Amino acid sequence: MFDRVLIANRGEIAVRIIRACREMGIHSVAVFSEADEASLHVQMADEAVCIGPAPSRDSYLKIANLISAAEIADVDAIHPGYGFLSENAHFAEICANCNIAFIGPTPENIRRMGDKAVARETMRKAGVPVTPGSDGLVLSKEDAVACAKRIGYPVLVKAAAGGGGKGMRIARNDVSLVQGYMTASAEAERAFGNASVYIEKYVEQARHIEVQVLADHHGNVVHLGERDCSIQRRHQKLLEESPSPAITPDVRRRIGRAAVRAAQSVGYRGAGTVEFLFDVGAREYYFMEMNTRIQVEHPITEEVTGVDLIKAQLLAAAGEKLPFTQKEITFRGHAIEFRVNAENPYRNFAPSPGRIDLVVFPGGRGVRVDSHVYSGLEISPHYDSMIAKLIVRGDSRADAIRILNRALQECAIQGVHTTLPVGQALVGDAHFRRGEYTTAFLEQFMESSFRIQSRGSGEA
Ligand code: MV4
Repeated sequence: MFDRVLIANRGEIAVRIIRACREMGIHSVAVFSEADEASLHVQMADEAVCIGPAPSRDSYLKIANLISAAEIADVDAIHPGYGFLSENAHFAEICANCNIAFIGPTPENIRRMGDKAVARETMRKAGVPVTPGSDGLVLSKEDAVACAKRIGYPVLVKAAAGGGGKGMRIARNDVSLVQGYMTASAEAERAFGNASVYIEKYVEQARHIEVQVLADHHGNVVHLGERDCSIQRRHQKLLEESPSPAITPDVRRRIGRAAVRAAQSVGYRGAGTVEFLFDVGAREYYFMEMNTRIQVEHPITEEVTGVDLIKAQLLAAAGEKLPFTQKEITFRGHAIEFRVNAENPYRNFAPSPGRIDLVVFPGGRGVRVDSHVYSGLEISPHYDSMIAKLIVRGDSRADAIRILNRALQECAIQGVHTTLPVGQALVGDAHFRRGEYTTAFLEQFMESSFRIQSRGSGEA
């Protein structure tokens, strides 16, 4: 096992990784920007190195600074967390060239999944269901129209270098398709320096269901069940739960096997997540993309399986065999994660940076809080607005909702606006309580129920 690990990240995920290192007897090295000197991850690590000024591109994204810090601290491995350089194949390669283990998949794994058109083609060949669509890239307007004629409208134009919803256009007829093809392509060129796009049949009523997988360096792959991440707004997730209330045991078995097949087909290593779109009407699932990193919402999988995913990542990266088989992975109860962001939900979720005057986190039965904040900490406008994850686990979904309701009530944050009021409204919503929601739900909920509920409450 590694003796010393550098955590190339900040915030709650840096804290989460430091905690795993401490439990495993690994010396942790934090890195921080000038804006993060007071952050909890700096205080919790065994050692900390400043890597530059506040803007991410000058610090957390600056490969030369991270590698210098790794050399100075003489680490054996780097954990990239999520975001920043976590899905950067070039960074993974540089780590390998410097004889530092990258705690994540191979550069080849990252590259193959980073190109969404290549990933789709790879999955189709591996027998993983994909939505009807183009065979590879769409190279012209005429090509796009011919493809739509074959699969039928509505269709979605997607950027090959995209993911997470960037560079997507819905088209319902030839005219809007030609327009969408041009704008998606131009947007992709500007955002990613790659104008390549492809086409998929657009699934209107869908849930976002993703499967956690884990692979060692010896060809063993397992899945750890699914997470339902449909409660999101503009591709920003707000609440996730496991298991999904939308699928039957039969679909659960099949989607789990499809995710394992997806990972096996590319010789995947480490922790990864296979994202599916679940067509609510047809009850069919389709591969969307694979995330080659640990995800924000990994704790709900940990809560229902009892598996420490960060520890598993470290063991896999060190070449250890998976300590369990698929049959030995069992699922217990129901877990929900709610993201507490420093944002103003009464002002369209505008970031609300500033000093946290007071924070009191919930506790008690079934409650876990993953966070890097404390009373008096200044939330910088330079980074992601997530300040805490409230994670609950109950014996059943109803039990988990009751615990979440209590935890949200106990949680007190003063000094910045937060998403907490949205959580409180959500746990009381009849559709949410019945588990009936698609990816369109939160947007509608904010415009109707949340707005009506908060009218006259004096909030602004
Ligand atoms: C889709 C889709 C409907 N049909 N693909 C959005 C982000 C990226 N991961 C894929 N996305 C979608 N792909 C087809 N063929 C709808 C979405 C989508 C979505 C997916 C998951 C969660 C939230 C979403 C919100 C809007 C659109």
